[in-house]
Amino acid sequence: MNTRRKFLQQTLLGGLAVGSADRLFDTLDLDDSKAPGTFPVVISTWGPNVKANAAAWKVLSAGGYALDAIEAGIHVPEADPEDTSVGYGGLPDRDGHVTLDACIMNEKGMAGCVTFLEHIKHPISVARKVMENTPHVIMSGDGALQFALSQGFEKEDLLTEHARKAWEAWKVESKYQPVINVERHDTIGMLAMDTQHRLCGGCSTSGLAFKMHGRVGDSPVIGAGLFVDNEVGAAVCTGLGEMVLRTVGSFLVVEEMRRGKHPQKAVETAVKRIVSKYPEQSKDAQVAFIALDRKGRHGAYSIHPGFNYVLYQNGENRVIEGASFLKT
Ligand code: SD4
Repeated sequence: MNTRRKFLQQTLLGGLAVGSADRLFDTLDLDDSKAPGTFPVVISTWGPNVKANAAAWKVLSAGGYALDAIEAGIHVPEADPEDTSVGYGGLPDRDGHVTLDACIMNEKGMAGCVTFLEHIKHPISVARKVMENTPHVIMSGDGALQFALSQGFEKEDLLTEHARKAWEAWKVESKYQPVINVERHDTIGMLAMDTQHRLCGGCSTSGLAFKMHGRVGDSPVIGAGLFVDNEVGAAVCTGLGEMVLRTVGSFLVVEEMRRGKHPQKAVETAVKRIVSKYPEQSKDAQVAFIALDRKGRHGAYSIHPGFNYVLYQNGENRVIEGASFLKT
């Protein structure tokens, strides 16, 4: 055994002995040669979420809580009628209902989720209330709506004229086919770490356009669409949820980081897992992960080219083209 590896193993055992997860992670990460990141930091799926990132940064740069930053950031696409994949303006299911999925997870490992929620513009905030004001993790459908109303949320019609027309047009053929990155704005997944080193994440979506009524994707499912472990890192994803649900993708990314991988290597492992399990489906469907570790380093990777993400770090909000498994 070479001296370096021996040293790593000894320090790893030392880390375990004192029971410090921080130290355990630092020790495992010694192999990494890339420069450490900085924080606060916020990262989101898809370029158009540059505005969401800016809203989150406002909270973070003022010394605020990462969870507040996540909520403020995700509110931006949720309220935007032009964003047809999130909140108000989201494309409906095949029966014309806008049904929303969202989840949120904090630095203490607490989580709240809503699935199949109708009529509430900001599902991310309802998810936060589930986490903070109930003993539960997931609330769904009409129960989630009743809960939201009891918490003071307003019931609204979320189907915009644009979305209704798109649904009418879809009904002519009534055929669902995943289309890869055509619009380049989609589900928002956001991860943030604040000045106090608290790592939080959230995800919000109207899911697949024209999905079956009642279909729930990966986005509100902890471990699939989002996972946060403050001692290690966090991951969130976008794309065809069924492939992520079957592979528990975001949890896999975080576990890879726990084993010492850089976030970039960790997201690559999750994408490769999906491609190797579902080679046929992967030809026509996109999945993309972003990850952030507790050092503020990030990674992003997708099956197909065309995925981009937004990173706000060191005072700069940048849209970055992600690398992909397939090159064309
Ligand atoms: C879903 N993962 O409902 C979501 C959709 C999505 O980019 O992320 N689209 O399957």
